[in-house]
Amino acid sequence: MGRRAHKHGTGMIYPRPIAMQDGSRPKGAYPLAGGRCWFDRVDLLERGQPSRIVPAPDLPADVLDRLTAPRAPFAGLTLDRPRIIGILNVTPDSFSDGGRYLDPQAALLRGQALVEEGADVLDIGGESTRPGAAPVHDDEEIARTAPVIAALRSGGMTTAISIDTRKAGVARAALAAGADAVNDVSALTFDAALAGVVADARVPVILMHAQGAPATMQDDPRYDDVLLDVYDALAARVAAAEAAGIARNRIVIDPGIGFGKTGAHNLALVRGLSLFHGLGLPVMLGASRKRFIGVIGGDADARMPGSVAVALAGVAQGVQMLRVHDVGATRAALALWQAVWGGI
Ligand code: HH2
Repeated sequence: MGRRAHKHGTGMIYPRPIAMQDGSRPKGAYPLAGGRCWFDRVDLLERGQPSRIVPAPDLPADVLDRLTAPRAPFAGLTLDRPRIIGILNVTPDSFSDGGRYLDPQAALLRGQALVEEGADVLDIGGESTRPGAAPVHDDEEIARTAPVIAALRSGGMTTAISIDTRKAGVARAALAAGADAVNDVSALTFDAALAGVVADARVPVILMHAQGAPATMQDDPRYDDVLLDVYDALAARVAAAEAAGIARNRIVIDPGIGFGKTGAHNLALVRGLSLFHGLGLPVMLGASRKRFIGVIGGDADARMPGSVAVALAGVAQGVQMLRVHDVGATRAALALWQAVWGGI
């Protein structure tokens, strides 16, 4: 029995739990990742084959264990309900908020505002990874992020902070300034030293899937089967992180919406998100204000409502972490979701 899925016939089978939140829950239904969603059926996916739905109890015990077990807390936060990760880009060129918080004082105020709006975690970044963004030297990235983290901490903020970086030096400086976790869009492939920094500091790490380097990743990205390819790639990065000494219970996975993906790829990943629970780890979704939301939503400039809709599609599939720009709107949407469905 593989860790990633299980075998059936000739091909690898990938079990995707069909996530439900309906109040009428059959006896014997399983909790999804220890959260409020449940499942009693599973869609078995196989490359090149039609999928087939089977009752959940048909799955091997180890597969069921990974799908149902509660996830380890993230920087002290329980993950039995969706958590909001507020984005703070201290950059001149991020695709959505670039230039607005480059000034340290503006960044500090924005960080405090995001927490007041209900962010459970602040994700602070000093390098844009949008297609075509200019590379940033380590010293510059540190100068943008570490002082803001230090200022938030000296102002008394206790909210968890992740540093959004691909670089060991930037992560080290951020952790020294008071950050609690590392968020790497390259899943520890960009800087060979970053895994060691994370392992030594014993902090959580978010491993995000990307295909290709930021500069060229949107030039005709292709997959055999985007959902299964991203799943396999994340499984491999999780194994590499463990081999580098990072404890499995400190790893979060993220399919990397928009990173080497077309709009159709993004939709396939959002639609199939619950598959990723099969790795037995918390799942982060970062779709906020990304291009496909403007395209499908019909207004390239007003992407908040569409972002909230996609965040809720993630919540409906048991995603534990939502990386968003619009914290207040997402918080309000979650409150309504909870009022309707209860518990979540
Ligand atoms: N998306 C962006 C940056 N970091 N990290 C994770 N884990 N998941 C994501 O989806 C993700 C991420 C891109 O968004 P943003 O930070 O708004 O833009 P930019 O890279 O231009 O700063």
